[in-house]
This record gives sequence, C-alpha cells and structure tokens, in this order.
Amino acid sequence: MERDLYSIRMRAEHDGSHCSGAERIAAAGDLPALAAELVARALGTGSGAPDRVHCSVDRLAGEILYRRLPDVQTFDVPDWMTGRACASALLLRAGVAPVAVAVAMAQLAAGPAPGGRVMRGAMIVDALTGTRLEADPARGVRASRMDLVMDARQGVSAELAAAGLGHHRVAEALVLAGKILGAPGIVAELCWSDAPDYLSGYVADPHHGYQRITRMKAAGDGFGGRALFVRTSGWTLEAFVAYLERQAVLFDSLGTIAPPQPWKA
Ligand code: WAQ
Ligand code: MG
Repeated sequence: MERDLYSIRMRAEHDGSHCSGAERIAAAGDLPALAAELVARALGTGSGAPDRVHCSVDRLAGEILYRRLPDVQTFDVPDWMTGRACASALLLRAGVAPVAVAVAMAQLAAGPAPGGRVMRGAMIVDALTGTRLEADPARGVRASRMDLVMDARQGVSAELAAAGLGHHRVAEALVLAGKILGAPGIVAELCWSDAPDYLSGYVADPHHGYQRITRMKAAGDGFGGRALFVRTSGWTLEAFVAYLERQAVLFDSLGTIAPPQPWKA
C-alpha cells in the first residue's frame, strides 16, 4: 500500500510581486526538511529579501500518475535571434500554425501580462489561430502537483549533471514540461525564463520531447514566460486547467539525453 503523499508549495513576494516559488511532492516524514529547504531557497534568491514567504502543504487525494520524463536534446545557437528562429521552426514542426507562433513569440518577448509585465503562469494559445484562451492574462495557468519520485531524485540529478545539465532550472523545467506534455489537447510548449541571467529556453512537444535551445534572449533581458499551444477540439478548457493545476504526476525515470548539436535551419 502506498504511503500518503503531500504537495508542499512555497512562494515568496517582494514589493508586492512574486519573486520565487517551488514545489515538491513528498511523504509526511520528509516534509519538515523540505519546508526548511524551500524557505531557505525563498530567502536566498538574488532579488532582495522577500517580504512574505508562503508555504502550504496539502495531502494528495485521488489518483497519482507515474510517468517517464521527456527525452532531452540541446540545440546550440550562436545568438538569441537564431535561437528564436530555431524555436519557431520546432513549433511549426510540432503542428503550431505560423500565426500562433508569431503571436506567442512576440508576447513572450514583450511581457505577456497586461501592461507588458511577466506573467505568474503560462499563456494558453490556440495552436491554429494564436488566440489566447487563459481566463486571467496576468496570472495565466499554473501547473502544480508534479515532482520526481523521491527514490529517483539522486539518480536523475547525477545523470543530468554528467550531461552538463546540472542547473536546478533544467530539472525543474523538465518535470514541468513532462506534466504539460500529458495534458489533453496539448500540441507544444514554448518557454524561456524571465531571469535576466538565464538565457536558455526550450520547445517541448509529445513526439520530440524536451528540445533545449541555448540562447533565447540577450543577457540582462528580464522578459520570459511560457506558452502552451493547444488544439481546441476533443477536450474542454476546464479539463485542461484541472489537469494542470490538480492532477498529481510523479516522474520515476529520465528519458534519453542526446549530446548538444548545432542548429541548422
Ligand atoms: N506553471 C505555469 N507557468 C509557469 C510555472 C508553472 N508552474 N512556473 C513558471 N511559469 C512561467 C511564468 O510565466 C514564469 O515567468 C516563466 O514560466 C518562466 O519561469 O533546459 O527557469 O522558472 O536550460 O523563470 C528553461 C530552460 C528554464 C531550462 C525556464 O523558467 C534548460 C525557467 P522560470
Ligand atoms: Mg522566473
């Protein structure tokens, strides 16, 4: 019989805006140490001392899905313009229409929330028309309740580190992309960080997995975000959002990791 598992989530605010967040899934016995780790992380971000740190714990009810992480490949690009051209080509290959690629790319670059700000969550974009579908364009949709299984953490971290992918952002983005690729109606995801010093991003799709791109923006650029491209038949927006926000998904193994290769258009 499986032990009870809990979702533990941290988010921190500075000057009224979100400055860091992280979440894990763990058994009760692991929660005190994890709470300490997450609070330490909130206090240690570069963006100044947080004014408030929220930590919440919820027991998971309902089915837990166990999945394998997406396969990983890395396209090396000389500059961010080539990186965005690479991302556009990968999105088109995944079945996203040119207009939807252009809309999402322009919005991520300029700040997709009202007033040209970064969103807290992801945009949901109709893969055929480029229409944004999320209910709240400032918040977007936040994927939650996903993690590596405890027993796989060390092995996955070691394998990623051996491949030169030891930055915590890679493991976290892989888990997030893994959850997103399981969503009903998903066609592809586009992401790059809003952190001014983290320049890589990725395109993920169900057939090609997690495709890293080494440069998606110029150093110092504080814009970034996520676009989830969906086809709009055969599912409802409610079911899509419910899966992303509520369905617990645990990853028990890594996919394949290909060596980096130069991008050729
Ligand atoms: N659900 C939906 N959207 C999210 C979530 C979430 N749980 N977390 C973040 N976002 C959105 C939000 O708009 C952020 O501003 C944006 O994504 C970027 O988040 O292989 O670090 O945590 O080298 O800054 C990708 C490449 C790194 C990693 C992505 O994103 C690699 C990254 P960040
Ligand atoms: Mg960020």
